[in-house]
Amino acid sequence: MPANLTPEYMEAERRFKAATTSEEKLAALEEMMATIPRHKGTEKMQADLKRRISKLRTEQARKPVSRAGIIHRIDKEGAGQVALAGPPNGGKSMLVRQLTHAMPEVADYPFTTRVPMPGMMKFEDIQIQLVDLPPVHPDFPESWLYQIIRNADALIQVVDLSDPDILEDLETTLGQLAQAKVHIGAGEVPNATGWLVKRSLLVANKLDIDGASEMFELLKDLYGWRFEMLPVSAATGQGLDELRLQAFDLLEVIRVYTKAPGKKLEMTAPYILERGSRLIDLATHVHHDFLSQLKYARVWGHGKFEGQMVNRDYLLADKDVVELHR
Ligand SMILES: Nc1nc2c(ncn2[C@@H]2O[C@H](COP(=O)(O)OP(=O)(O)OP(=O)(O)O)[C@@H](O)[C@H]2O)c(=O)[nH]1
Ligand SMILES: [Mg+2]
Repeated sequence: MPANLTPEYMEAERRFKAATTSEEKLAALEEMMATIPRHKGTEKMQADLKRRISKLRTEQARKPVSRAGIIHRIDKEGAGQVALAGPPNGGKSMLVRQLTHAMPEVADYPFTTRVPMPGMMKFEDIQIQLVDLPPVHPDFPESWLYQIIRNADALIQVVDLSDPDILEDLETTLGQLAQAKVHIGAGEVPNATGWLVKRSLLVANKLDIDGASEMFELLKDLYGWRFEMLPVSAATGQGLDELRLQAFDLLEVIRVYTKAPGKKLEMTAPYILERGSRLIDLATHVHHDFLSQLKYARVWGHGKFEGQMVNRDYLLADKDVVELHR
């Protein structure tokens, strides 16, 4: 019996043949199924279509939760961006909950976090952006995770002091980072193109659990040469003030305040500049006219004469107050 296929069916079949992704294939097959004439002559074709559709649907259901094609990225905000990276269940999300107003899900099973979540952490008079991330583990192979890590200004590597597999987990994290050509801590950086060295801090979490201090000592013996380390407890808050301070230190930035000549200083939001910035860097940041017009500045700050006159090459320090003169 002739199949008497309709133009709609033929069109869908053409799209199926041209399809390159499984989503496109599935959509075309469903269209073919919807437009195929239903009679005895097409029964075998209908059964064949059904089988192919069901096979593709099963394949798609097995894909990771974050569906193919979804890319996450986090725009930087505040004085700098610090990403939290580490094995599953280490307490990254709980740390972000404690240190910021963000509310990522915390649970006692691994792979709770599937998408990145930023939060702003207050440090003295500035805000530092923390980014909670899914675990760095071979079972979470999304490339956007490593893109975020590569793009961050610094990393906090979180490990779990109550985990008997802590050393293995740490090596797994380092292995995954190495695959993404990210090097952290001291030690030799592979001599190949594309490698990035990220400033980092190892935060050893769950200090409140029995045996954690001993585990921290062991960790220090083994990795102290390579990483700056800080023991904390997200649960009790122990060490978290020190964490804020060290996170600021990781960013390698300074805060500089400006005041108008003849006016009283009002401590407003500071300018954030890279460590090593000179007076002229600040001045051009404030207004590009200063590049040609800056004559000198007066500086108030720790270890300086109050109101000391400085020139454009003056090396700025954290918390300097500067009065620019043209
Ligand atoms: N005792 C104790 N438990 C903690 C501490 N920090 C986190 N936890 C617990 O550890 C478990 C995992 O915490 P999460 O914050 O979800 O861990 P995570 O690193 O974000 O895990 P993933 O999202 O799977 O990568 C939860 O049951 C937390 O309550 C801590 O300092 N002390
Ligand atoms: Mg998490």
